Amino acid sequence: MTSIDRRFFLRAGVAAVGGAVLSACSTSESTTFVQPGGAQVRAAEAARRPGSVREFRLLAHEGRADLGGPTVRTWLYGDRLPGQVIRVANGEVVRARLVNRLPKETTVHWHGLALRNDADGVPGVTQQPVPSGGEHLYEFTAAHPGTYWFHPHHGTQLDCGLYAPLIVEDPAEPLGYDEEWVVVLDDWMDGVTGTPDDVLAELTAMAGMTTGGGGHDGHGGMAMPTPTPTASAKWPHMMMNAESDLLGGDAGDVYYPHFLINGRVAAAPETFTAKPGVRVRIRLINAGGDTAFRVALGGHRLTVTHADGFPVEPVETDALLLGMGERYDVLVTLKDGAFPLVALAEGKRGLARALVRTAKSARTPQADARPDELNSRIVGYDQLKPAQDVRLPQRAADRTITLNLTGTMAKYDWAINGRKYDPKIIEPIRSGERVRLSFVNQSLMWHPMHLHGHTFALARTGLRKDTAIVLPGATLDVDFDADNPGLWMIHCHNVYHAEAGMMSLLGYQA
Ligand SMILES: [Cu+2]
Repeated sequence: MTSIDRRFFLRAGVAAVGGAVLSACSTSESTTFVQPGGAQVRAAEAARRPGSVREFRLLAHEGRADLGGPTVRTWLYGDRLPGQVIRVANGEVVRARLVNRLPKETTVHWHGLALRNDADGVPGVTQQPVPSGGEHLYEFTAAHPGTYWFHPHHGTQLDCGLYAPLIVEDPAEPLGYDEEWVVVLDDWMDGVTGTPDDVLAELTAMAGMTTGGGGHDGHGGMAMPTPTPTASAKWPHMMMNAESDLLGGDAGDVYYPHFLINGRVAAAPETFTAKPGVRVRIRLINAGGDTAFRVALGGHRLTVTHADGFPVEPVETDALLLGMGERYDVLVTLKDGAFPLVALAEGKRGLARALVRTAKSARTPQADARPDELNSRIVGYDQLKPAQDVRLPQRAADRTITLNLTGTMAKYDWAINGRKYDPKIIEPIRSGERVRLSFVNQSLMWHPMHLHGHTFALARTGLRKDTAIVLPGATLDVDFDADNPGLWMIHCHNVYHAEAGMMSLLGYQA
């Protein structure tokens, strides 16, 4: 079933665009890579000591979703938005049968998990895409407890309603809490202003009409029609003037008419009810396509306990910033009243919200209420330290791979090392190595960079993550131990940047 049952040949520096330093693929010898379904992958899976098997059925289909007022035609997992959470215990085996009733082929990617390579869901690399009307069985051991999620890894499908949480519970959970809520953030346009493919087509077409290498704002020669973030009649999907200090400038490319928490618009929010004094664990997931969210709970401070599923030394904050694909777990002890849980679309106009109610009689907060906490302390990567038991041991890198993040909004030529994604080009690593990835952002936009199959450590603090924001002009070094053989993607989790070409592959040498 795999197309990788053959030798891959590295191509030497094929392209260097705009003076970008090409350093990733500097060898030209031929290399043989571990196959996604090969013996080494099976051995790595056996070493996870697979526990009992849990069966799930995942029906991907076209359906209607009620966003709490607007009702849209979209693509969904099952009959709800987000899709039904998959919840297993650490060490259990997820056996999920994808039934594809979409009009197009698809795959499922299990975001953040160190899973067996052939279950990773990358079309043309770890599996063939599942055709319309087809089925595919994903089976993998959930090796680390934490907050994860799943979505298609095919075209722009992630920006429809195809996403759901995957929670891996720790049977020896060290945290004490009374309740647990999963809060999924999303930016929404599908079935309202167009489809994700319309958006990509517009961004690409617009690039064809502009010249030059991108202006200071990253929007190249485009006129700026208004000072507030908005779209225009001519380019209904393109976001103009989305600016954020936290994101180092340009906040996003895409205009969304709605922002959602758990599938609901702000005017019709989900309400979480509990008693005052109750301690809640909130699992935050950003499932957006092109929007970072700044999250706060009015009247409360949050204690951050996990980043991307992995524990941190607990630290208090008023708000958190989540790029696409990022997750945080927080603990909060609820006060008496009714409080807005707000996710501000960072740098864009609009917000998503839920309500937290511990008193029946308390007045409901205004729909557009923006709690002060949003503009107070916002803990970032530098204030987060990994819990002692998940800190990577000190070790020098055996190999450093430089990934220049390149491209401009004007040309919409997002790429890595100036080269558009090519599944035949694979950067070799070896089992057992400590690998450093050096993300050098040469562009004028931020990029949430995601590595499949591993949880890296930020070089500066050791914070364990699988998706990390790289600000414009900045370099972010991350380290990981090559302990999960296979072919793995590194890509920007902005779905439009990824589709434009900001993706590449790492491969374990056979
Ligand atoms: Cu990007």
